[in-house]
Amino acid sequence: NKHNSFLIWFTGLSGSGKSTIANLVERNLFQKGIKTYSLDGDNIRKGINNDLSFSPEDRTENIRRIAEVANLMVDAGLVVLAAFVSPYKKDRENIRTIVKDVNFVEIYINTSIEECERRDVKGLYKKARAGEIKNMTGISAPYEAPDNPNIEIKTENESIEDAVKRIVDYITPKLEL
Ligand code: GGZ
Repeated sequence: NKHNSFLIWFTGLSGSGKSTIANLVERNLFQKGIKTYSLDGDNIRKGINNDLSFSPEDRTENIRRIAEVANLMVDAGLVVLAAFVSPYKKDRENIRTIVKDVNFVEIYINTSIEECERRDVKGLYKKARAGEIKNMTGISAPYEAPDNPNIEIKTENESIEDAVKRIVDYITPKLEL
């Protein structure tokens, strides 16, 4: 039972490596001639969702709108890659009701808060510790890890190359090429 389009959803802490891995997966699929589109904080939170904060309610609305937009793209025949913290289990479950279950792949980028804070690529954790950022996921806001993701990547134990290959090998056989 193959499909042309999918929503590949990456969840994990800020700095866990979601975007890095999603971008490499996208490049790989592109090289296979697959039509893709990536959604992330840069094109969503600066655009359609620029009215939303990081409060629990606004995060829920953020994920809901992204799922609706992604659903349109999946209808249009694309493989959509979405990289969002998406910290609430119920919000991620709701994605499955918006986008048909068979078209949805959930990938948990499991990097410990200690490692994310050590990397602190954007300096957000430092700011959160200093109290300059409120509601920082992992510090002052919750992250509810998935119980049953389709794929789990532990970036502290697995190379990026292996992770990307594992994801591409999971998706390609499901695609009608
Ligand atoms: C978490 C925050 C916050 C707070 C700003 N908590 O590493 P980044 O920078 O690029 O990814 C994070 C991004 C999270 O936005 P999402 O739309 O993915 O979040 S959610 O799914 O929870 O709605 C981080 C930055 O925005 N950022 N403040 N307080 N991440």
